[in-house]
Amino acid sequence: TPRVFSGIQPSGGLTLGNYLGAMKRFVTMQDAGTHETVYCMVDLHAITAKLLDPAELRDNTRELCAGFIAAGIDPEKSILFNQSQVPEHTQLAWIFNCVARMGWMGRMTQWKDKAGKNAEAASLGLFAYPALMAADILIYHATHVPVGDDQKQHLELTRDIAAKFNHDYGVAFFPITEPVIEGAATRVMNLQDGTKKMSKSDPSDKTRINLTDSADAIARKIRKAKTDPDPLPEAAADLEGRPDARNLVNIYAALADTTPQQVLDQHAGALFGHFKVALADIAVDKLAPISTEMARLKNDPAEIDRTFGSRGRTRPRDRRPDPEPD
Ligand code: AQP
Repeated sequence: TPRVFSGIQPSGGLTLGNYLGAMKRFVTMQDAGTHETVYCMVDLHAITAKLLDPAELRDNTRELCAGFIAAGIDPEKSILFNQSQVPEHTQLAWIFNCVARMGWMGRMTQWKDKAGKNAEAASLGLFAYPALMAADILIYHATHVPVGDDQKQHLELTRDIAAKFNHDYGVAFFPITEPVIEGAATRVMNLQDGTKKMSKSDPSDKTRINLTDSADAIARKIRKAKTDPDPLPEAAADLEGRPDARNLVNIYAALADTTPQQVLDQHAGALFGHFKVALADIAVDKLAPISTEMARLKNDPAEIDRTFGSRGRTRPRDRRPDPEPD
């Protein structure tokens, strides 16, 4: 069976970008039943930028777990677990540290963005992050990895690592994994600047919708989102050069499970003042059940622990997928 693997960091908070670019698509792949689906809370990745207090990391992991459950990940259909619970991830990552080349890692745009000008002070873990990510995926011989567009380069590196390992050892051991980057919202943009990615670490809360936002907050952020004065065009191609406008249309399309063109077929000619009301309606409609369920689980962390094991450990080791090759 083809096997899907993907992960999300418990770095605190989940955005509409994480939901549309990742979680919602994880649920679709789970429910399609065509793949084995393995999803991971990658806690070891969450300490690469800054070491988190263990209690904070545990809380973040519970919150992320609640997000997965609220979004529709079903522990009967998918495997959901904590990365640090399965030591083989870091064991294989070490081998991949020896396979990957410094030059490959240094070209990663996420490394350049996150380390910034002060690479000397960044952690070695931040630099090696993509090799651990490759290990997360390849330890399960995953064939497909649904991710947002920002992870495309890391997936290419995963393929390069698998290919070099296979070549150097003369065996077709690891699969050459396919990234699955599709749909209208593979890159949800910042609500105040449509040229930047919506991100949980942006200092301004107005730039993103959090999965825990109230209906009022969602509506307000959409109302205040940056747009331009022109009406919605007839053709999706005419959104080119209008990043803020395009972002809102893409978000609508992803929430409504349709295409940007179909959204425009309905709303061409409308001014953004009107379109934002419709967008807020659908956003609240789709996100309210998720935030309600997350809030309920937050008040009952014991339920998360009962479902997925204790201390934010979410899957007993005996139920993890077999990391041995088929
Ligand atoms: N804006 C986005 N649009 C579409 N997909 C997105 N993803 C993240 N942001 C967007 C996808 O969510 C998955 C998990 O991401 P992550 O938790 O590993 O962290 P990230 O990509 O670093 O997310 P953030 O919000 O941008 O965190 P910070 O601010 O810490 O950098 C991935 O599949 C990702 O593509």
